[in-house]
Amino acid sequence: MSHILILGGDGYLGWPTAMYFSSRGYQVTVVDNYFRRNACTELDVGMLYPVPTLQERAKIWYQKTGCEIKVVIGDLTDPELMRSLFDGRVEYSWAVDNRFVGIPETVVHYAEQPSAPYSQIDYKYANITIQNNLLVTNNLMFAIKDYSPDTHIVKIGTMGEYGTPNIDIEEGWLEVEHKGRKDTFLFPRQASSLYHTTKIMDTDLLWYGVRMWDLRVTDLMQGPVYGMETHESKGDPRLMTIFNYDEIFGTIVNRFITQAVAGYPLTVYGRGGQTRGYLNINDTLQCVHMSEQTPANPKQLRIFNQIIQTFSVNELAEKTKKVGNNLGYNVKIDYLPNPRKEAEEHYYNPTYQGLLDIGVTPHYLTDEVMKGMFELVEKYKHNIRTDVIFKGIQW
Ligand code: USQ
Repeated sequence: MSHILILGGDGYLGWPTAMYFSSRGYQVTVVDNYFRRNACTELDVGMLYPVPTLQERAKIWYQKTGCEIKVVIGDLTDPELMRSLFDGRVEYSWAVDNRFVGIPETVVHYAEQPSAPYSQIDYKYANITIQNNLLVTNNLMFAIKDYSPDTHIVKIGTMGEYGTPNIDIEEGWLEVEHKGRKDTFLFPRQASSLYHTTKIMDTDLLWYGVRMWDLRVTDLMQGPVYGMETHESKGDPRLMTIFNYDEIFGTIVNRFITQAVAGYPLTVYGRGGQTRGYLNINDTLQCVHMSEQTPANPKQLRIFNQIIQTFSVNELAEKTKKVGNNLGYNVKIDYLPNPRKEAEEHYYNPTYQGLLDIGVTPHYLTDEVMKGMFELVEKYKHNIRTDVIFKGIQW
């Protein structure tokens, strides 16, 4: 049985990924320090529905499926915790069998502060973001180098590393011809938040590890994700992933649908021409799975652009309005002065063929898919707090 270690296993993507691999026969270990939950409590931004603790979710999963997901609660910025996951000193917070399962063949690295607005609140939150994201990545890199250089690291990067350049965005690399000579370099990167800047630094750290110590790394440059239900959580709300709709941790599609259900005008920032690549949460799982199935080679930093479709903010607002109005909601759109510093009209033409080539079958953001999300959010309408939707964190 292949062993997969998921860092950040309590998060929006981490828990669905854990169930996905567990249901396919993998031995799964998840690690989390409840950063996201604690930050939501500290900043007083409610989630759409309460979610059981990670230990409780693993227990529910075991009762339903007979499959064990081992849980470690701890802070991965502590190098000793990270190293214990590879040398067997690990202590599980919940497991059916407390014995060490051995070194993982694959590590999925989600253990990061994932919000651009959070990183921009002030210097303190910027520090937390930089410290957390870089130390976890560095601790992982050294643990792999010291104990298990053959383990494949699948790291979630972000399309935001590239920014919005006025040229086509390639999948990670660019061949440059300069004064008659050619070489290939990481595609130029220019982030527009401190969070996105830490993701650039993560890539640089791992690229260093690949060059120096022959590590094998896949970097998934992901766009904003939407959705709440995956195949494994269907029919049991206790297994649904955490769902944020607030300004800090909510991503735009999830936010717009929640705003529409609550009768809150959709918050288009600026002129709404900002274009990004989006993907369904089910496709994140597929992309990680396909990457695991066809690992990067030793000495390879393999980069995929992990998006399925591009939309401008205006297109998303119009789509939400159309689907919402058809369902009987009265959806209004508001244009707010943009609290972020970003181009509101720009060229955007990313390549995203690599994941399709290794077998990902895309899910598109159809009206039907949006309707399904409206129906789920409607069930929790009574929990929606309109005071957390927009506070206007300025860049
Ligand atoms: N936006 C609005 N109104 C809103 C919220 C967002 O107009 O109420 C706009 C933003 O200005 C931005 C776009 O929608 O232009 C996307 O914003 P977002 O909050 O959905 O996503 P972002 O801050 O870019 O970050 C999210 C995830 C992050 C991931 C990133 C991928 O939180 O972890 O790295 O998407 S990407 O955007 O491709 O860099």
